[in-house]
Amino acid sequence: RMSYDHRDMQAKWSDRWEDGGIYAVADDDPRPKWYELHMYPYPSGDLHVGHWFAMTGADVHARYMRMKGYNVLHPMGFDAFGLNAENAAIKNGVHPHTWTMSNIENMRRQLRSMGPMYDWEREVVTCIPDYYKWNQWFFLQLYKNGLAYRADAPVNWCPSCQTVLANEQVINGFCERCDTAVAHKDMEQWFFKITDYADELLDHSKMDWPDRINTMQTNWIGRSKGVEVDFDISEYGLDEQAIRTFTTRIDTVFGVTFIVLAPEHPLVDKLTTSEHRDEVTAYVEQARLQTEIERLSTEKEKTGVFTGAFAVNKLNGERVPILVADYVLLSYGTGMVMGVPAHDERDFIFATKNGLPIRVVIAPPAWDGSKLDEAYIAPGTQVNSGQFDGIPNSEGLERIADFIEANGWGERSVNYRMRDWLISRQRYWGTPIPVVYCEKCGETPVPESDLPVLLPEDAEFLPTGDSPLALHEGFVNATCPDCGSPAKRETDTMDTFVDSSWYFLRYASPKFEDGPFDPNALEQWGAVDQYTGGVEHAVMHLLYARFFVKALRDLGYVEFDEPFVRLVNQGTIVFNHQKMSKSRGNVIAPDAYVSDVGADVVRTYMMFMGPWEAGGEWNDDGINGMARWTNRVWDLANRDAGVLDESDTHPDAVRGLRRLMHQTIRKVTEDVERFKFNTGIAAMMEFSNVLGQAWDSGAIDSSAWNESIRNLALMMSPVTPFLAEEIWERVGGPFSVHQQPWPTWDPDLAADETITLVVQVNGRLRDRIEVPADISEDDAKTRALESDRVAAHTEGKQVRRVIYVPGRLVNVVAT
Ligand code: ANZ
Ligand code: ZN
Repeated sequence: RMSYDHRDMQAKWSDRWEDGGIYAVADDDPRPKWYELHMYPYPSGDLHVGHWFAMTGADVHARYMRMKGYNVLHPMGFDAFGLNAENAAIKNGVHPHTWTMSNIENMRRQLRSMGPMYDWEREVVTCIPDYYKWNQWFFLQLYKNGLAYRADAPVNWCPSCQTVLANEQVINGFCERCDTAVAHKDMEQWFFKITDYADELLDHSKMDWPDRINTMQTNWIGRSKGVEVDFDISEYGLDEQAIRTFTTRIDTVFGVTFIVLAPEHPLVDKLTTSEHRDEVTAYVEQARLQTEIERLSTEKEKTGVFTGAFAVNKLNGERVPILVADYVLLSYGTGMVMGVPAHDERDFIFATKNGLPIRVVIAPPAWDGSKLDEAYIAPGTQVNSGQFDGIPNSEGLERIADFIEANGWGERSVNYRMRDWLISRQRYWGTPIPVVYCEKCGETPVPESDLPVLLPEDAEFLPTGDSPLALHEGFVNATCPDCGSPAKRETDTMDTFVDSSWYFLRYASPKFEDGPFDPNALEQWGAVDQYTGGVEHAVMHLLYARFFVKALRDLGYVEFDEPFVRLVNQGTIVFNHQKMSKSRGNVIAPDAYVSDVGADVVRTYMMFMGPWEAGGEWNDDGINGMARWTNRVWDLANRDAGVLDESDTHPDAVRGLRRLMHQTIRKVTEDVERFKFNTGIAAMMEFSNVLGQAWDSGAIDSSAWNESIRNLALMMSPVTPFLAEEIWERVGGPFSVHQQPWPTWDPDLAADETITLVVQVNGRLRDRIEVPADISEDDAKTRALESDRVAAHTEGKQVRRVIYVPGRLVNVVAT
């Protein structure tokens, strides 16, 4: 058996591909465009096996699209700003720039060894001024249009990373990066107004995305329709005449037995009576220390305290107590809630614990007036609801809302769970926010002509908690661009998700200097046709990028509505049934395998491991099995077809082989299109086995052999780019296999051969059935018995025997 030397092969073809420029992508290519993108990696230092797995799948699909006749843009770059670089700088004294660039260098080398079709001329690295200048430019465009603003805001603060975190970066109350408990703090922060696009972001109809991602985004945006309704507090003589609550269940308004304010609500202080002040103050203090997630947790005990004040329900004139409880959040709705314990689970627990009355206003079917054991949240009939008694609560929802609006006691409203995007980070290694604070003019944007605001290189990285920028005199002190007075520069940098919100637009013209992208190039490439990446980006990157594109569209810079037309998420690779992680010490470094068995085998192995969207489990036996297969193919491809018989000597055998070849092409095509690489590879394996058997039995002619080998090389080329190229060269194909059209199949030739079986009942012809030519005896009998006409003649009888005459007939004996 022949085996090949993958090192020679890889070296040879890497050079020839580069010399031949086969992966260079031209904007003005006449073929239709296809933009295939995989999420760019963070340059942490090493590509781990998850990267290899994900990027290989994207590369296979991109290569396939190219063979299908598209001008394919499949670029790669690096998401190069971020905290890790800075933490490494504090720890090891290496400048973040040095750390990042040397990591990129290593990862670029790893990526190249994998054999992907990236056009490196289009690489994007976000930490270079040529890139981040445009982050600043976008900031200014958003600012000018009211989509970027500064506000004092309670923020999630990680005491260990010493920075603000977006809500999305807080996982169950802990910092996503370092697992430290997140605290709360009020600070002046910059925001992007993503909430302006909340409704449009709910619309996923223009894209082909996995349902679960759409659902995650929908839940994250959290649109709720309800009513804001007032409860009267005029008896206290405050400026505020009413407490305004937001409810999605206005049908339950007659069941309100208390009102709850968020602990931070300004009215708490005004309403609390002196008798209750100490208790309320202590309660508010402890609530401030908790995170939103803790406060909303369903497991958490429902605590709260009475303020001593009351509010009047305008619908029934009842006076109900006003409490403070931490399960009500200041930032949602109006920060005040009407408590309806009979019909809300949280309120039920809260009322039971605090001895507050529970009044049923939506009667369950056949309710006998008895007490509830738990909140009743299903539909029912309005009771104890004055003039609305007796109607279904679905109708109550509308009629009570109408009544409230007619009386001027409130109005219908829509609430969103999503907040504006907080982009300020108190860190060095990011894009400086282009604003100065002038002694005279206040907040002043840096003019476009002064961009970029460069990150100073000579920063000091001390674990003080202050950003190195805030400590850098030369950076901080500026002059006002409007009036020339002394000014202080903004020292916050942008969230790195700003970089990734438009990087896909930069690949169209990565070296363009007069704007973030060349409008002509962008017109050619447009939106990403196929995007791939991890599901963990569902509510951050994928939502932010959509917002960016919509905002840019409205500002006249792009012409499409959505950045990513089709999205597929890869699965994860596990090792010994566990997710790989450095702390478990079970991280697979693919480099060693690439040097051992070659990139082709590693690629094939990963793509064969399981459905790409599900992932799989890494094991060494599997990889060796894959090496045996590629070597077997190599062995087949090296046989001298000249020793085989000439054409038309084995028509039946060749017809069968050709059928399998067309079926294999069909299967591989369909599977690659759906990212089901594993079953496509299995089909190629089977085809190569049958080909080997045909050789052994001598039942094949030379032209069928050559045709089979050529098609196998073409089909394998997206997965095994090096081996396929070498085989293609050996069989006399023109350079390069990667520039050949994808093989096509003929539906007639791919169709299973069928025969017609005659079906008899007790010797009389009753039916004819079409079955595969190679049907087994059992299957033939089963198919015959399934026939309706046979059933009609055996009804009421018992089938005694079924006789099969191969290829001819089935006789059913029934008495
Ligand atoms: C009375 C009521 C009765 C409610 C009932 C529900 C059931 P979604 O669907 O998430 O929008 N709520 C309103 N503002 C709140 C806040 N700031 N913090 C905590 N909870 C708040 O939830 C809306 C419901 O959540 C509102 O409807 C309100 O409780 C509560 F049988 O009002 B409901
Ligand atoms: Zn000024």
